[in-house]
Amino acid sequence: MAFSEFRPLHDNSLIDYIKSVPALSSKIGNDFDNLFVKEVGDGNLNFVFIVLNSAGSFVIIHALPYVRSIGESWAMTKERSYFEWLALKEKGRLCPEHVPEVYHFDRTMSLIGMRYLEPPHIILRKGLVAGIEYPLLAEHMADFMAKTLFFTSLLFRTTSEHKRDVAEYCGNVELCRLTEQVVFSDPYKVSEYNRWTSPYLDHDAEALREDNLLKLEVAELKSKYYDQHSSFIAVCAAAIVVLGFFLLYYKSIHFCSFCERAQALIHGDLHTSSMMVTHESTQVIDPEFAFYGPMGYDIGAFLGNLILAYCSQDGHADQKNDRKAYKEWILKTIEDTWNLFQHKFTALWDEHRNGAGEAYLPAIYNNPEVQLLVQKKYMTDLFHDSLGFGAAKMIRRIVGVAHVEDFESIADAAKRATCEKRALDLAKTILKERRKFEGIAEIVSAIRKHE
Ligand code: ADP
Ligand code: SR1
Ligand code: MG
Ligand code: MG
Repeated sequence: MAFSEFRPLHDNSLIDYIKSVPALSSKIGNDFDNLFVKEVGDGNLNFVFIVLNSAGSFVIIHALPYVRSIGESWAMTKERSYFEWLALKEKGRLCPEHVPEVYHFDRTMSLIGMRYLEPPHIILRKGLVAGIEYPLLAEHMADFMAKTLFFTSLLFRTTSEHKRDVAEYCGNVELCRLTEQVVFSDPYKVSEYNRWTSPYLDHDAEALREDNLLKLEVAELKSKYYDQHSSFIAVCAAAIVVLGFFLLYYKSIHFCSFCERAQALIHGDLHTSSMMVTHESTQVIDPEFAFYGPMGYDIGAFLGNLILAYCSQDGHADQKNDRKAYKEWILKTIEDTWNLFQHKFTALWDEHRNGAGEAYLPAIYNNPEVQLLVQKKYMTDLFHDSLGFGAAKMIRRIVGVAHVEDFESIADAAKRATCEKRALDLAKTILKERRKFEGIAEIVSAIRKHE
């Protein structure tokens, strides 16, 4: 059977498809007699099939031309599959320890075949709801973020390499537009897609739409996010001149420099359902929102979702487990993640300081004093970006279209709303006052104060 044109695959047609692809059929020993095929997709966008028998296994990620969680009324390019594959390959090359191997990609069919992350791997968010500690999580995520962000930035790469890849990922514009809408716009306006725990949070949702200071800060973050993928188009001289003046006269905005704005190849959706974990293993999946954007968007997504997990714990506490110790573990994981990331990222920078990276030329940044100054400013800006993006992503999960299991699984609406309100207030404080925080320990203190 030919698969020369796109069509949605279901269990039976998927088996015919697998038979036609040696890279997949060989993974199950070309044995189709006792094959287990099950659709297990629980995310917002794609259909995911587990395929396994006694000889082996794999997973199929299949993108249909709409947003799965909404339905066909919300069309979405199936080309997202191409960018997910591209990013899985690149991130897998840079950090093979934490990215599952890709076996097959078919652009026509919008389909990726990859390693099945077998049990006991579970989605991290589910582990956080269940109160399970992952002792290596901070170390692994710091490692993943440091490697994938550093090695795709201008700290390591030449301008030519960087621009070439920025151009490639500019094609992922529809997914970027989706993020712009659901993270940076909809929560701050009336939108048919918004929802919240009503009536408890009615006033809070309305307050977001009337908070001028918050809107100002969100606009700045959106600009940082948005301008990354339009920056390629903005390679025209006029934009450089305009931005140059803008930077000169508005120094309080911490853009690093024009070329740094498309800072690195980011995952683009690095929340706690985008990783599968065991006690020993952390595997990052689902990078279909990947593009050259602000590093803080990834770091913030992870930290912000850990803070959401923290805020939801009281809703999961019961007589057997008050979750107090677990909350301490989440706080420690937040603190360790940033500290380890900072350590690993700056170590990579120091190691490659005299390499091909064109951000800070050795001929100019040629003494320890200026190097330290530059690094300190870079990491401070990155920290504040991460806080801002993390907070914005917390807010969208409470009043926007896509909610999180951390809160959704709290059946009692009043209890859920109490947890959500705490998270919302905390996120607003972090977003507005992020530049005042000098280190991650101060964030942990702020989280504790919001109890
Ligand atoms: P979406 O893009 O819709 O969010 P995901 O790529 O996150 O889809 O996958 C949805 C679900 O499929 C995950 O939550 C996970 O349960 C399962 N899944 C995805 N990739 C794998 C994998 N490699 N191994 C095992 N399960 C997977
Ligand atoms: C319709 S919004 C869908 C959301 O799910 C993905 O995981 C992204 O976070 C996106 O914003
Ligand atoms: Mg997902
Ligand atoms: Mg996805």
